[in-house]
Amino acid sequence: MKKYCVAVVGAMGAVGREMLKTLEQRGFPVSEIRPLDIEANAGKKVLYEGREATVGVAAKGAFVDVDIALFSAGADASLVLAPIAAAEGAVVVDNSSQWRMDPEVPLVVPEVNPDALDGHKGIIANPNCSTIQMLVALKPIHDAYKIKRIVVATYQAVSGTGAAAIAELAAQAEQFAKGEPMTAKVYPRQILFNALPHIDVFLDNGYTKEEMKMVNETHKILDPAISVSPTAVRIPVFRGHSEAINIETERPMDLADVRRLLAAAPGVKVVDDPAKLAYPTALDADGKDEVFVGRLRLDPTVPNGLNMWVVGDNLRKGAALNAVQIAEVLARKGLEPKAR
Ligand code: 12T
Repeated sequence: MKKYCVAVVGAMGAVGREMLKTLEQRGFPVSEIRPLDIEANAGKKVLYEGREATVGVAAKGAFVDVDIALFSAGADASLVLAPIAAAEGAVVVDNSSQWRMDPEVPLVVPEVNPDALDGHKGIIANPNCSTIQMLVALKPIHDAYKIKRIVVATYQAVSGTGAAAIAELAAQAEQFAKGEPMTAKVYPRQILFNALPHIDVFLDNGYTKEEMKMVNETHKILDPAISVSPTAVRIPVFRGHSEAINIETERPMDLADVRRLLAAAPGVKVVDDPAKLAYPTALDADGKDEVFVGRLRLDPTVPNGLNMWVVGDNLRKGAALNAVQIAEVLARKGLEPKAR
């Protein structure tokens, strides 16, 4: 089997670490692993397949001989470094928001639109965490019943922001336990015991950038004809995004059929037995690969409506796993590095 030289950019971050773990757990055929990060983290060690790998600096020259570069270093770093990596011959799978809406860049969820990878030009974008789990759950319903409108509220974990936000929630919990005043730096308000209707920055239209990612990315990945009405909320959970989703479809839905479609869909697990208190929660999804769906019920207040609750591990399917699955599809299709 062909093996690949794989770089992980942002290797010391919350998603970068999960990328290394996911590559290893899934047995991706790696000949050389190249953890890269900012200068301040250079020389640190990460463990990969039982061996220490030294963190290098993500910069010009670092991508020579790299086949696949998994990026999770933020939009600013990606703007500069992804074209450099592609020019040096790597195929970039970028987890930031930087390239997602570029018409030249495929935006891919392997269960939803794998063929969008064909003809890529060296940079491929990994969608937003909230969009990925929503579309994995909605794709089988859209195929059968044609979704016209989505109203979604998210309940998002702090790990989406990164390692500093995880530390901030933990610190506030300790400060509470000790009766000390709480400090907030990463978020504009206390996140412990709170819910903030604010993820990423506010835009001129009154929506946040996170909300507009769900609109625009759904159009690019699934169908531009679907109306998407989002509210994105941060809650004091470490890991796992939850979503309350209401959809309206063209054709009338049969609830038993919807359950069958979801049960058969790749990457989906239905957990929905209210009599046994069976419904998915963020803690259940922690560390899991599947997107979990529960609380399925028809919405009688509109002609063809359905309500559902969708939970996924934002660091896993929402980020690292989706990126590694894209690399797996590329490897299956026969990876074509462009610039060599
Ligand atoms: N600011 O992938 O803070 O564009 O949770 C994902 C998550 C951006 C993204 C977050 C963010 C993204 C967050």
